[in-house]
Order: sequence, then structure tokens, then C-alpha cells
Amino acid sequence: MRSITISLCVSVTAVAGLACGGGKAPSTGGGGTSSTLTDLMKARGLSEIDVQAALKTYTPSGKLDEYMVFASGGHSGQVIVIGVPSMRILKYIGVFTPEPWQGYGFDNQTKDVMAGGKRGDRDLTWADTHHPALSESGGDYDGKYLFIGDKANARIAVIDLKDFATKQIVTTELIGSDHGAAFVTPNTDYVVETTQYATPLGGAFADLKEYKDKYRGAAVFWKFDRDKGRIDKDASFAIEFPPYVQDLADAGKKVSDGYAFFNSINTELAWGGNAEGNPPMESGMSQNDMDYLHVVNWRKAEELIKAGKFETIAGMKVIRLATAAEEGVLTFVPEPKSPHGVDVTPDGEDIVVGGKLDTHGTVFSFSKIKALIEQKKYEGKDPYGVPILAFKDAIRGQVELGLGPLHTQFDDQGNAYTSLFLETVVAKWSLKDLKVLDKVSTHYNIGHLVAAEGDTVSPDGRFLIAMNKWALDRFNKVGPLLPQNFQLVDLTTPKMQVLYDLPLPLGEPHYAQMIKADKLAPIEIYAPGEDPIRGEVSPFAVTGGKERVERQGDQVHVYMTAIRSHFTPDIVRVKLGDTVHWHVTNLEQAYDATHGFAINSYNINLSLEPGEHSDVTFKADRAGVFPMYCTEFCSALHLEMAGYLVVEP
Ligand code: CUK
Ligand code: CUA
Repeated sequence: MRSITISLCVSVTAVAGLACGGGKAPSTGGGGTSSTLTDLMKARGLSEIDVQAALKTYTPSGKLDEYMVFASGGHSGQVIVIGVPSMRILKYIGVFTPEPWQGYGFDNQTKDVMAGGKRGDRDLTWADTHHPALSESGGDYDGKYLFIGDKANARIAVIDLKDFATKQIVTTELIGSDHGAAFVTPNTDYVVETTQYATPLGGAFADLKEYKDKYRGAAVFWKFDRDKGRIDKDASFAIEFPPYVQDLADAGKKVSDGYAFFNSINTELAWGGNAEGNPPMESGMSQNDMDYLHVVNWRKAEELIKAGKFETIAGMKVIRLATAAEEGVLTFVPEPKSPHGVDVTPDGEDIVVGGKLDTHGTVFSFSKIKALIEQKKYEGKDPYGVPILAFKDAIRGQVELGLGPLHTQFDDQGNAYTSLFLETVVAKWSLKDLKVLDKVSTHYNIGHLVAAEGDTVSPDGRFLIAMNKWALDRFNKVGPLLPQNFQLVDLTTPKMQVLYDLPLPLGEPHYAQMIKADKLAPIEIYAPGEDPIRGEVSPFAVTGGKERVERQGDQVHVYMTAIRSHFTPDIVRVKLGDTVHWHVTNLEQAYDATHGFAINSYNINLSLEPGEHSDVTFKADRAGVFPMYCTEFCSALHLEMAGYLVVEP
């Protein structure tokens, strides 16, 4: 895709076969005549640029998208799947929040998944999801798994892209919030989760006055078991950090494989207290000219774990700060004033840090950093004993970007794209010359941006999405709370061009990743009787003719099947006070044969995809007659797919 159209008349007539300049339009074949293109443009007030944008994104019915975007759902705790270039929303995946359409958080299987994210005894039914991470092989997306972090509650979720469903949520009481999460190492050996706000490790109590001595950050390296498709908590470990408020993170790749990079924003060690005589947090944290980029040698950390050089805190193996500093696991490099994004270039050689309160992007050189570490050429140590390299020796250079640089992505032509929050533009710049080449305005308050495979070892270029916050004046008004705005940007033209605005009315997404659609190969149906969370046929699954209700004391087991257009049995009689174990198997094996299963007043709604088996357990604590029915319009006789739960007093 390398065309910029000069004349709309030429391009549009060529592409769409439409008449131009007031000429006769082709007949619609329906007897009437359609308007000419210019009439349509005039009637709708569209410019040539608008029509070009429309032609680049319009995807006729039945045509598929080339890319899929996995966007964080922000406060909703979910993941949003979007097609590119059409910008059609394809799915919301239930992750940290119950999602009734998918039955997520309603059946026993997905309740167990959600229970994996409990903090203490508390069920958590929301999340502040920030950063999704697709699984990688050799630093490239492989389309197998997706991970996402919950900043509010320090949790990581594992989503299997075989069926686009959440399979596991993990958390550790070691830390109390995260932000540099989720990021994967180049072969998805580890899913990385880093603290944002420091707390005493393991959730112990210490007053904030003891911030410097008792509060800590940490990077958790969750071990991912690819065969099982699950995080292995026992094989995971963490590295203790000073309480510098670590922010974003990225894993090294290619030449920097084995390393990970974390930035931080609070070398001042401010901890708030604006009503207790201290400066407010935001000024307390913005005094110093430099913060610290944390350079972590995680392969070295793995060796220390193997050698037993760790302490166990809250069930997690932790390499203590002094050990990490002494053994060369953790090294600091000064980075300009309260940075935000940290992004490793496709070749793994450079680390780009957005200045936020600085107008520069700083480009650190991995080979220089590595050489300095090997020569032990330090300019000093921080108060915790962590060696510090000299800023000027560790950088390749700086690029003057503009106001409020945050996050950076890459294309296949050696260019980088950085979001400028305060200037509210995307800046395109040359990695080689560190020179800005182009800027495009976005509406408004751009946070992250995502380019096609733009954080991998082989970015595609072509498309970029500016992920803007609070879409003031872009859409029809919907009250004071504003939707977010994903703006699709064309990277193939000499000047970047905004093609499409997609409002996202579900939460603040922060980050997303864009993968080539043909790397994904989701299944269409489950095996007969399969429990999707365990990935095997459920011992409670039944086939047609084997349906039954069994009672053992006050425990009632219902073995039910669903097939168009009935449940068997369709009347279930229990007694008040019984515990009911309801096992439902969808007998269908056709792609489009999902059944729902809802019971009135009992807060039950399952989704049974073809072949799927689900269980739900509840106490029949309310007597009466409760309609139950299928919640998907599955057939002409869908309304008849119903029955009754009878709870006898
Ligand atoms: S953060 Cu939100 S715009 Cu959580 Cu990656 Cu930068
Ligand atoms: Cu099954 Cu409607």
C-alpha cells in the first residue's frame, strides 16, 4: 500500500467504478438511479480527504479485517477485540469482571478462574486493566495467548486465543498494585508484572513515615507453562526494587534478550501527606532532574533462584535488593525527569524513554549499557547500594520531540512513532538520525499508540491507532462522562492521515496490541462435553438419553442437555434448602449453535457454546416456581426452549 491519491476523480472512479464530476452514475439495477459521488459528497459535506479515508477503511459486508487489535478495556476489567482497518468491534472478552453474555463469572468453572484473583478473602469484581501482551515466539507475536495486568489489584490474567476466553487469574500479596504489566519475554518464558505504588512487601503494616526503609517495589517474573497454557506460580520469582514508583516496563529482545527495562518516577521517595505538612505527591515526586531506568538481567536472576539465593515472602521467591545489586541483577541508569514509556526497538539495541516533563525522547544504547556493566564503570551507587551508570555514557542520543512524550512504537522502515500527550499529536521520527519527520494531530490527550505489530522484532508499519482520552467534541453528547477515542492513522502516505474515529465507551483502555489476523486460528466448536477451562471432557457431561436428576440427601445433581430447541429435563423439582449441582451439556456440534441458560431470581446465566459443558452450584433458598429459558435466539422455536425450576416449600 503505497498510494496517495492526487485526484479523487481518478482514484475513486478507478477503485469504485463510480462516475465522477456530475456524470451519470451506473444504474443500481433496481430501476432507480443512484446519486453521483459528487452529489453524495455534497449532500454529506465530505471532502476528498474524507472520501479517501472512507475508501481505506470501508470493509464491505462479509469481508474480513487484515489485523486484529486486542485493547485493554480499562476500568471495565475486560479486553476489547477490534478489526483493522474497519475498526469494527468484534468481541468483549470477560476477564476480571463478570460478563453475562459469555456466562463468565456465573458458572463454577469461571467462578474458579475469578477466585484466582482474590486478595485476602475478598472477591474483586472490577479491574483497572492497562497493558495487554500477546504471547511471543522469538520476539514476534505467535497468536496463541494474551495476558493483561490489573493495576488496581496487582493481578495478571491469561486468555487462551484458541477460544478467546480467560483461563487463569493470578495475584501475589507480595505487591499491592502494578503498572509495568503485562509484558512478556521474547519466548514468553515469563510474564512480567512490576509494582507501581510501593507498599511493604507481603502486605505487612508499616507507617508511611517508614517509606524509605520499609516500602518496596518489585518485578514479578511469572513463569508461563506453554504446554499447560497456564502460569506456574511455583516456578515464578520476583526481584525487590527500591520504592521509586516503577512505571512501565519492556523486555529486551534479540541483542538485549535476557534483560528487561523498567523506568521509575520517584527517586525523591515522596509518599504524600499534603495534610500532614509534606508537599503533595505530584510535586514531591517531580523535584529531581533525573530518575532511574532499571536495567535487569533476568537470566542472571534465574541463576540466583536456582542457586537458592532468595527469600520467600508471601509465597513468592524474592531476590532481595542487596543481592540483586551485588550480583549484577539490577543496575540503574539516570533518565530524564519523571519519564513514562520505555520501549525497546525491533533490533533490541535501543531503549526509547519518553520524557513526560521533558521535550525529549531519550535513546539509550543497550550495547553501551552492557559494556559499562561488564567494565563495572559506575558513577556511584544509590542509597540502597544499586550501582548507577553515567547518563552520557549510556545514551546514543536524544530526539527533540515536543511536549509530553509518552509511548513509542515502530514500523518496518526504521521509523519510530511517539505519542505527545500535551501537544496531542503523534510524532514520526527517524531512529537513525533522531530527527522528527512528521506530526499528526489527534483528538485529544493521546496516551498510548499502537502500530501493526509495532512492539515486536518485525513491525509491519501500515496502520497505527492513537489511543486518546476524553473525546471532547468528536461525537454526539452522552452526558458528562466522555468516551475514549481510538483514531486509526494511515502510515503509508508521506503525511500521516487520520482515517477513522472509534469511540470506546467502556473504560480507559491505555494500551493495545495489533496482530496480523492470519496468525490467529480460533476453534469453532468444543469437543462434545468439553469443559473449556479444564480443556477436557467433563466427568459430569452427559449424552442424549442419559439425562437424569439424582438426589443424595439434600444434594441434588441435575444432568441436563441442551439441543435445539429444548432442555432435557425441562422441569426440575427440588426442595427448599437443597444444594443443587446443575450440569448442562450443549449437544450441538454446529458452529452457530450456542444456547444460553438462565434461571429467574437465582442470578444464573450460562452460555453454552457448541459442545460445551458447564456446571453451576447453588442453594435452593427461595421456594417458588422459577422459569428457566435459553437466552440466545438459537432457532425458530427458541422461545419454546424453556422450562421450570420448582422449589417446593
Ligand atoms: S499507561 Cu495509561 S497512557 Cu498505564 Cu501505559 Cu501511558
Ligand atoms: Cu437455545 Cu434459544
